[in-house]
Amino acid sequence: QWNENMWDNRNTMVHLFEWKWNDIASECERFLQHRGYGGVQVSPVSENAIITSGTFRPWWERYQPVSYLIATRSGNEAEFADMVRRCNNVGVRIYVDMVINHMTGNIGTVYGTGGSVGYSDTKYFPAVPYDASHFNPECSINDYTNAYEVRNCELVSLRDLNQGIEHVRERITTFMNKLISLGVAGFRIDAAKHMWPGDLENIFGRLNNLNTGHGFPSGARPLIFQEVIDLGGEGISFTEYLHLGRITEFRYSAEIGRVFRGYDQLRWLSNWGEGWGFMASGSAVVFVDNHDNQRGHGAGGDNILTYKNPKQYKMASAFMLAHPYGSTRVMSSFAFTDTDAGPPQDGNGNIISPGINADETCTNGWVCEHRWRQIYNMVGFRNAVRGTGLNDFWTNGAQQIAFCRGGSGFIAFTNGGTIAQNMQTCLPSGTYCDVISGSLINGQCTGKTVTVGANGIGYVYLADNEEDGVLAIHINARV
Ligand code: AAO
Repeated sequence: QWNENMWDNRNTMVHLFEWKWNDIASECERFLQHRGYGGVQVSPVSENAIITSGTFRPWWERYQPVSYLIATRSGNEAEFADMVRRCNNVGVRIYVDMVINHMTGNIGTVYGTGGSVGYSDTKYFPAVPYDASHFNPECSINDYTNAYEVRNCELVSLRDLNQGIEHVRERITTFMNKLISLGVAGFRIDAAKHMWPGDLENIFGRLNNLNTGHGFPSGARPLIFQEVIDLGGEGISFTEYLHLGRITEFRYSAEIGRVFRGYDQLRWLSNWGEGWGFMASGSAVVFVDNHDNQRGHGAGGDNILTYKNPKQYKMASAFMLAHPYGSTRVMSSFAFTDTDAGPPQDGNGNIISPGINADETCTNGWVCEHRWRQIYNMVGFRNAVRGTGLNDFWTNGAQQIAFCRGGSGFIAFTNGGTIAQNMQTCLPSGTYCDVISGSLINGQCTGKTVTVGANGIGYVYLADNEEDGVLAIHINARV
């Protein structure tokens, strides 16, 4: 439940937020496999309430299930199954966002994306089926220091399932086992903090091993990563969920934003990880931003970095991907100003596919951070340095740092001032392509190069005003 179940030479997932299954299948084949991505977190697959807010359908309707049919704006069951198979065939794993804490909000009669009807006022969802007896009594969550309230009351009025009831456990595990049989590699557990650890333990214990027909070794357990927001000071601690799987480390997201926005000095990153009070590396799923906190939902506040601050965002992403701590997740967004606005959609609310430009970036309102050169090349860096630790940490004592990953990779950052000096890169002698300012294409580097001598020393130049405040070289990008 801690293993990502990725191919051995890959280790980063990308959240393709609100993408359609057919588009994800194509993306696995045409892009993700070639750039070394190991997996995709997909938006919830279960049928959700169709919600119209003004002129559009918000992204968050996906977090209001009506049934466990695989039928959403992203596609139907056949399309989902086809995506999983095609992605697995090219070594890209699929992780499903599971909304099992609740059904819809208290919004009257609801019509689902798969044609089902639900009656949220009486808590009757015939397509599962659930009736009022399967839910906790009505009360709202106001006090996050009260663990009982957080777990037994309604999160923003969402009808709160009682996972202590056998029928509820059976419905949820049957659905999750169906997804396992279709070849998924694991699950994000939405709102895990709002469920009792003992109930989750029962549910996870009933999950089947992964499907060997999709290339998983026999006995492999699904990756479980639980959305538990714990910035301290509340009634529920992440430690209550450690024995159940990995956990989203929200302090990581909040702190990395604070540092790269310049509110702290890079030199303090020398003991990043557990040294900053984060959970053990093997328990953590880490990210610069997620689909909530990039738009002010969830936790993290104003310090969260997003695609809207591209230079600092790319620096923070490069640091995350270069640093050994945690299991890394890259966010891939659609552009927004209204924080409720859903993905690019036509007048009927159908999602519009991303188009792909000649330079590999996206069109049609999709940001596709995972296709930014600086980010996908750092996914390659992380793959190249796998199995190494962090060594030879250097700092100028302020806003400049550099470090090595064993003898396989070297990276330097400046958040103030120019770096122009010889540095220990720990790499074998040779000329290396800086995978931030360019790429190695057919043996040619399109960006800066660094020449490393026999003693591992290379001259590093990184100007204060460069497009990106990072320089990164690794063993697989030798010119
Ligand atoms: C929508 C409407 C609502 C309506 C509802 C039902 O917006 O007005 O009542 O429908 O009709 C998403 C959207 C919601 C949306 C929902 C359903 O974000 O706006 O509601 O779909 O469509 C809490 C939960 C956490 C949750 C997060 C958003 O603990 O699990 O809120 N995230 C997940 C998903 C998310 C989804 C849901 C859950 C529901 O990722 O997309 O909601 O399926 C504290 C607590 C946190 C808590 C936050 C926010 O955080 O610790 O646990 O997150 O408050 O309430 C500082 C503190 C930090 C604190 C934060 C905010 O940073 O340090 O601890 O401030 O106060």
